Amino acid sequence: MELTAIDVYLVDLPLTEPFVASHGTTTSRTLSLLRVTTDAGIGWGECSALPAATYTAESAVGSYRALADRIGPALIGLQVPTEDVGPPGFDALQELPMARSCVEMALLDARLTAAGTPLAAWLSNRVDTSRPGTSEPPLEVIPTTIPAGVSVGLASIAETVETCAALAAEGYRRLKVKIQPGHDVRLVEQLIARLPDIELHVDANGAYPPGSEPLLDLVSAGAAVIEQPFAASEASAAAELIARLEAEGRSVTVVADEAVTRHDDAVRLLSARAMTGLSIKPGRVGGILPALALHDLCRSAGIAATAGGMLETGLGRHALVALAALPGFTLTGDLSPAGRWLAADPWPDLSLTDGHIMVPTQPGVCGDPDPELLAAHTVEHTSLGG
Ligand code: OSB
Ligand code: MG
Repeated sequence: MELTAIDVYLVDLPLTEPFVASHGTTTSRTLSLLRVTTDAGIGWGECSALPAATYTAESAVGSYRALADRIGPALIGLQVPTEDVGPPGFDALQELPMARSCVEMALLDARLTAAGTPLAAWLSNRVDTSRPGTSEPPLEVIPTTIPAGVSVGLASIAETVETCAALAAEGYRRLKVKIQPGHDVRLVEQLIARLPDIELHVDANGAYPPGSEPLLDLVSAGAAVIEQPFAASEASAAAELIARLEAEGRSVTVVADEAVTRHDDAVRLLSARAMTGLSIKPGRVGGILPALALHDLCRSAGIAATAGGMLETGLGRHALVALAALPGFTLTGDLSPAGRWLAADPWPDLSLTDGHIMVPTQPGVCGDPDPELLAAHTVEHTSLGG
């Protein structure tokens, strides 16, 4: 497959409401979209870096500049091997995992669209089968829908409880609420009192100092999952929390999110027993193939995996849900339609029925964007080659 032209779009999409987490507030979704033209056809990728470089080291505009000024020009004219998704020299993108994931998604989309293969089917045939006792799932066992989950930003306790009740009424059985010190135990108590049947995850985005006692009270109050309680660098604090929870016989999963941007991070945290679950976000970890490798790692280590969202467009959400259909995703992920966060989106959205989200079946990742909506929300556009 030869890459003949590249278009990079910086888009700005309105949010249905600001997204507030302890790492900052997102008021509109600026992100990059990449269109690759190859001799086999067109492919689209999304770079899910947030507007500010808070949650990860990459930002939306920084990624746009890297894609338009450095990465794009280097890709024109390259031959992409058919087996490996990345073109030669792709490892040069190691330090920009979010930009890398965008290029990888576009190339994969071009290849799978040309072959008529849906992403979920392609992925299910690449799951590591080396684990004794497992076998490749045949295509027909790819689920048509999977349980949906939804994330809820920081707001007052009363507002959060109302938002969660409305989402539970829409069918979501798994809710992930953002917490921070002082906004945690009472929130969980009130949520469980109002919605006793939900599976409640809490996500601190690293806001707690090592050794924080309220984290144990959260478990008593009914949280089933604690995501990234401590800063990414505080692996020993996470290991201590896990050891203490285990000693007390409490059943809760401590999920790493920000702490893993490379495969080696996950290997290190596993050997330090500093996570019992991993939030896998294709954008954060460098793409769909690195995400697949992490899925296989979690599965062979016997720890939980959950598919994490990044306020993506319908394109990124299609890729995320296709990934989340793999068997190692044992904890429900951030699997809501893009419309949960985006008030306008050039991409088709996924549908939610009875608390389940559809697994995409069209060839490639998501199809094509609506050209008028794309044009209406494009802030900057770079065309290369062609
Ligand atoms: O910490 O999981 C996070 C969104 C952007 C950046 C970080 C996080 C999130 C979410 C996911 O919580 C929300 C979603 O996409 O549904
Ligand atoms: Mg998180």
